[in-house]
Amino acid sequence: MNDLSFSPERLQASVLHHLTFTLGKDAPNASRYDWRMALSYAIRDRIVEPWFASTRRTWAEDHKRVYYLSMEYLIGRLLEDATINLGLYEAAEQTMVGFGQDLKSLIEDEPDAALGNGGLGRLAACFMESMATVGCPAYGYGIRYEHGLFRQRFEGGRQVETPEDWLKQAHPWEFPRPESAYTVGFKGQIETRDGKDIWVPGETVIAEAHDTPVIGWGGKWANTLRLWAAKPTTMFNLERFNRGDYAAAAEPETLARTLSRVLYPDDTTYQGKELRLKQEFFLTSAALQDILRRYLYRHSDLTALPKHVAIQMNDTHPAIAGPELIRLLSDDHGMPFEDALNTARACLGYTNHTLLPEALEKWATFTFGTVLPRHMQIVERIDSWHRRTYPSRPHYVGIVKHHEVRMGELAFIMSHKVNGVSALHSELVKKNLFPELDRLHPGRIINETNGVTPRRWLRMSNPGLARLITDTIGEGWEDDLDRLDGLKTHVDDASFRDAFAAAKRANKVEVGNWIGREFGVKVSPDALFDVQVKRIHEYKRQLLNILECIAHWHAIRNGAVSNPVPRVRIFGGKAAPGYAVAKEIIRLINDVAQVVNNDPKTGDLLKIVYPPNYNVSMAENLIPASDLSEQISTAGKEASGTGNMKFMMNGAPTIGTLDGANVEILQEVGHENFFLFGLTAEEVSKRREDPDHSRKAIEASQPLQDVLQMIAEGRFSPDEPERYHGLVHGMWHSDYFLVASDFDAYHAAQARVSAAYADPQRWYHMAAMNTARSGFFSSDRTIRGYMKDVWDVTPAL
Ligand code: 26V
Repeated sequence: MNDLSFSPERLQASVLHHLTFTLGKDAPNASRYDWRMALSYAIRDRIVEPWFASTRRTWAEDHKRVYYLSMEYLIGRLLEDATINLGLYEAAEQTMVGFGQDLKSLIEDEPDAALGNGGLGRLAACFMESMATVGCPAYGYGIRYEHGLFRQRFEGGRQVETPEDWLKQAHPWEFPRPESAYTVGFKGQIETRDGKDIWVPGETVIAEAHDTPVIGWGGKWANTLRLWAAKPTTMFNLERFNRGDYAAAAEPETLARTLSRVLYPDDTTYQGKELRLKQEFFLTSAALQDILRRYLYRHSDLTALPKHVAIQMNDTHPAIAGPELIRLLSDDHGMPFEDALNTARACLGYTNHTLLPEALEKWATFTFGTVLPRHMQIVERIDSWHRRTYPSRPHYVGIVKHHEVRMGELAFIMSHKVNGVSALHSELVKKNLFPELDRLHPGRIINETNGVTPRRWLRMSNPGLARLITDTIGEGWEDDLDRLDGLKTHVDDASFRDAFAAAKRANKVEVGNWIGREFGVKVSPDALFDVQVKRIHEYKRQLLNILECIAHWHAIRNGAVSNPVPRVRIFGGKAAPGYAVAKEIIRLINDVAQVVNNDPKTGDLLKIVYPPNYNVSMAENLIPASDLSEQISTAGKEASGTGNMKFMMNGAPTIGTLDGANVEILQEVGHENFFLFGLTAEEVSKRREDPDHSRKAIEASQPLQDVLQMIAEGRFSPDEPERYHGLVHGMWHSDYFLVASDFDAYHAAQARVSAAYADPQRWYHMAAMNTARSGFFSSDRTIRGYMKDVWDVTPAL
């Protein structure tokens, strides 16, 4: 067990040791980077012990293991997180002061590991931390992308992408495992030997493991995040090199490394790119080979695999796991096809994260069959087995249709459990996405509402509020978040509310100073901080937000708002590089900010800020400083949302629609602590049946008409008045995401927000109630749900 009484003296010695012998620096010449690395190695040393202990215990008990397969892990920084989970924060602070170093600046020196796009990747990171906290023996498998999600800059208000380079400096948290390497094949052909079909790949690469230990709260358990890096199978060609043909000599190397070079940055439109399919198979095949190797080390009966192994597919991206596991079991280990299918299915679970048709993976059979010829055969056998076994299956249902392999259907049929990520979403998965499969397999679709780790998203990112919570309800809430409910009795106490407000204000002062310093916009910490941070997407409706900003601005200017409440409207988020409409919305926000922020008539009453390059670390700063959480997606489109939960925990009431997990947030806090507006998912579907819905909605709303008129006249783009004509035209004539239909309701809800904020007693009552009622949204609760309902595994602690 970990020795949490680890003294500052010992930590000091350890830091100095690493500075000297790992980094080869002496203290007087050490840079901030050197100190950060030395401290990170010293902290990492403390993780290794519980990590070994956890591994030994899992082996000793032959405990069932969970394998989480995900193309994305949006991790962020690790130093502070690990230090806090180990209970070493104060010791680290003292130690570094002794070296003349400020712990906070060292923490901020670490680059974010941004191996993910957004919600799905951040969820995987929260799950890894929660599995370690609840003591669930687990491995996360992913790809060690050399370049994570691109960096975002604004040029003239427009998004410009530059490559991200997190591995430029050494990454202190990982252990390269060159001995854990597997060959992954692509292409080639099928040969028949002794009446058996055998795949002979035409290309191969090596997947090499890099392990990062993930430590849970209290340092009691640690799991492994195993990321695969691609390496060439054939070393570079010496003969060519000697002939002077250097580029050709390095060709095998270049080809292989391309596989783990870069994260696909488009999480909105599926594109059918061969490299993406190869990445998916690369991750999945390496993981499954690793899983089987570990299993066969102890066991020999592969039909008992499901007793010892649970494999979770994070969306369809690793859905090739079904056919690949069948191939490994039958082609390589001689199991009959149907037994292999049933064994695989008993191991596999599939989590769906989106209903958006354009984000559902479908591969052209030509691409699929070229890259994975043997898997194409296996997919067809799975499909015909399913058709035979369920003769009432309608003809239009199936895995292979219209020369495409549908990965959703494949994942569904190859899993024993399929889950959505919020109550509403799971119902829509049944009703709209897989209605026929749900009928054929009743009970297979279940719900596991998302959660977030309160260690990172409350304890670490909001130390002021965390302290107040501990002072109020005592210790132990970090891994037992339902205890926050104990705050409820204090919410009526004015002195508690004052303390709550003071904690919030301190965070706002910090963020306000940062905004002034970095972006030259002066904001008051007493203004209402109204925040929408997430990927930019039409369905998330940042457009609705900025249109309402304009309406609000217009109303203040015209004296139509009595006693306006000063507001800072903060946006953050990246658009997929190829998503033109999302990029236009970014530009509009920046253009509007330019005009509004320089309007002496409105002055401090309204500021619009859009800091570039929103990432996990920025979220950790912004969310604790937020007063209002914007969750305004078109109902039925946001599968869950997880940012919404982080805001709630940090005492920011939601203005939102009945979408995703907002529904459950509302249920927990009650209407009096939530600003609800907008059409329901059902009303949305109905409204769309009227082809004239947008025109009618605009004609019924004078404020919206005024806003669209101002944009069309070039009020926010005086140098190019017609810049947003396309966007305005789209609003009038298509408006698929019903911005116009929800505009008035949103505008009115914002007025209710202002009224509530104008009464601080009332406001902080609401804010504190949000924190008090957020216990349900701990990812520990989510993980326990998966353990019981999907993985059939118990904690090893
Ligand atoms: C799709 C694709 C399409 C192929 C290319 C790359 C790529 C990458 C990601 C995705 C799916 C993104 C789905 C996603 O992130 N869903 C979000 O999942 C969150 C966690 O469950 C949830 O809170 C959000 O509501 C949901 O949008």
